[in-house]
Amino acid sequence: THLPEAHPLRSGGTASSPMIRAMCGDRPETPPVWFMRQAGRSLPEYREAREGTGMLEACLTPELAAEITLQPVRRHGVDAAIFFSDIVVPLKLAGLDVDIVPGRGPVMGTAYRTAEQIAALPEIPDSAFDPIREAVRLTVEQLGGTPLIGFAGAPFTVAAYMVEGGPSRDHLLPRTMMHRDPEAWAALAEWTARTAGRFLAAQIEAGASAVQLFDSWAGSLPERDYRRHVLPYSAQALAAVEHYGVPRVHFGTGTGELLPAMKEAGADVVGVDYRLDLDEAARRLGPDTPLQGNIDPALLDAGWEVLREHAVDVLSRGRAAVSHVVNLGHGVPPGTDPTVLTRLVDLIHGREPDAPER
Ligand code: 1CP
Repeated sequence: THLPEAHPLRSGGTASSPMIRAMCGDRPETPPVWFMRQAGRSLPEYREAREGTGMLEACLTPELAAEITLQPVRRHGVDAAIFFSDIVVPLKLAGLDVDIVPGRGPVMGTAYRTAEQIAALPEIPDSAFDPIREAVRLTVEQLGGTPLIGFAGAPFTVAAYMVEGGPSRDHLLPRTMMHRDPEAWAALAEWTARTAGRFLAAQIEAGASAVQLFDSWAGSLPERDYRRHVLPYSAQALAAVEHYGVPRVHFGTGTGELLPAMKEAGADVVGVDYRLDLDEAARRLGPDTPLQGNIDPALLDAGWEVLREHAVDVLSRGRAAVSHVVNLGHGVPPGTDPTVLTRLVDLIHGREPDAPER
């Protein structure tokens, strides 16, 4: 292995945690669960910790990022922490003009639309990743045998923000660019792939026991464009960390038609959004692929009985795959009652009185 000797996966006991075992194709007695966006606005302790600090500033303040990462683990007893950061943090480290605007998301001072702009994108100096490494070190020190999941935005999703200049619904501009100016697109996708690979490597070397590549907006692409203009770059980002041997999760939304291609990109675990049942995902991917997902976030606020029945159904459909990492089918909505998330973890762990029999 290329992991440092003191890495939690080698000497810290995370290798035998239910989360890592499930990501590696095993079925531990208790199904492991974590929630995308488990850190964040659903937690009053998060809102308090963030008071007066901008989002990107919080991401680059190691003590604060570590504290926010740990909050949902303490509160909910989830089986993994997800590193508190954002997919645009590497753009900030590259010195680009980017901000995260409350209620809106990442906004760029300049949109990247020409070959000249893309050719001038800078290399990120290695030392720029130091606050990330420090935050990860502080986090894993306190997590003990609970694994930390690191992450990066996939080339298409990050490039979509760079080309649009901010959040968009249909991602038309990057989808047009890959056809109108395929060379400029390839250069941009290559830059974001290299950046994602380095962001993942920094988190792994500092102590992350698994990583997730978020291609949240890949579902806006037809499969032919995905395979030709996106997959090679996502594969590049995933290949950049293959030698560490940590499980790599690949997730996107609206990706029912893309799941086999997303696996081919080099994923060890495929994340499924809430639109596609897990047994159908297992059929499309073959039963040997570990799956992650896919409780519908909309049902978190639909009443406990409705949510419980849905969660039990998700667990049962997840049995079609070799192993199952329980998660939502996308992020926790900001208005979610956190006590519902805790109760859901208890249900999945078999601590609820009406937990399903295993
Ligand atoms: O002020 C705030 O609290 C801002 C809200 C917020 C938070 C808490 C943003 C802005 N990002 C984050 C943290 C974050 N982002 C995490 C770590 C926390 C956790 O998961 O517990 C992660 C993994 C992300 C990743 C991320 N950022 C994605 C991929 C995941 C997904 O939800 O699909 C995406 C698309 C982003 C961009 C982004 N950052 C923030 C927002 C509101 C958005 C989405 C904007 C849009 O709709 O385009």
